[in-house]
Amino acid sequence: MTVKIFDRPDVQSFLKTLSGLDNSKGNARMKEITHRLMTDLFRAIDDLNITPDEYWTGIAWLNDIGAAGQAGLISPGLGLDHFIDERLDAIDAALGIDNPTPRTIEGPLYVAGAPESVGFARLDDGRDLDGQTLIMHGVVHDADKKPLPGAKVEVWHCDTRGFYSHFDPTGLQAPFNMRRTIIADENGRYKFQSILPSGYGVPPGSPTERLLSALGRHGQRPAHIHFFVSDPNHRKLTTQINIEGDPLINDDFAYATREGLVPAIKEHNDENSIREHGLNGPFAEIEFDIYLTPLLDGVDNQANEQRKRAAA
Ligand code: MBD
Ligand code: FE
Repeated sequence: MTVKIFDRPDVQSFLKTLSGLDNSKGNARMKEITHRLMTDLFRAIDDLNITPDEYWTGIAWLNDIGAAGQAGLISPGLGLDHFIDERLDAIDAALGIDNPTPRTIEGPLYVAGAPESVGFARLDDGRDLDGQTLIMHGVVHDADKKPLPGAKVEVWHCDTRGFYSHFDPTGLQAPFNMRRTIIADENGRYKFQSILPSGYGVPPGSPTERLLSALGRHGQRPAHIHFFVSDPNHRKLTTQINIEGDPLINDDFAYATREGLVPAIKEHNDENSIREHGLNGPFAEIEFDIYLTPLLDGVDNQANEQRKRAAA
């Protein structure tokens, strides 16, 4: 039995009431957004004949997502984080702003407060013995494409099991393992030693994985390294690089891969390079320069206040 009640005047008036549009209290923007989302949801229930069983399955799933703390995980999985990036790109294009270093999504696993150093940091504690040594470095540039001493490079990545410190279900990593803040040196250079991370997979059996499976999708990401790059006179850049050669580079459940964010990896086996970097074995090298963009009328028009509050 199919019925359509969405267009009924009492349903339209009910949508206004439940969104608070017929009262003068509350927050106008919240009302506007709630009214639109509830309108779209009512319409979908009507058009798709969503059954009570399907509806309550969805509600139970939302409770599971919340209880697991995975709203920030299914969000990139459903492409919302990437869609928001595409919108920021389109806004920049309309304003004539070029982003020489593309932005890409933050993901849910940043932790504020990592140890800070100037020029160089070692990110890993040396206990992940499966990891291939990585040396990554580059120059941070200002809006005029000149080196930017003092720029802040926050970097974080997971270990060879795909686990991030602070979110490691095995509890084996110390706080801030593979998380550091590096202040670019007097030549705008940053450099770090770490290990090449593995890809990430959403927790097995989690509500995030259950939805992805129902969509015929997986919850895997290619190996990647996250960055925030900031400076008081520039817009904060949120980005990631992928580890070249990972088979999932174009099959990321979080849709974060972008052209310009897959730098070449150089393998070094020769004694001279090994000694030059103070290492004791072969290592991989990634060189990746970063370009920041100017403030707009003195402000970062993309500042994400909610994520700043959440991290504080
Ligand atoms: C990650 O490590 C990540 O970067 C994203 C976007 C989602 C889940 C895990
Ligand atoms: Fe990640």
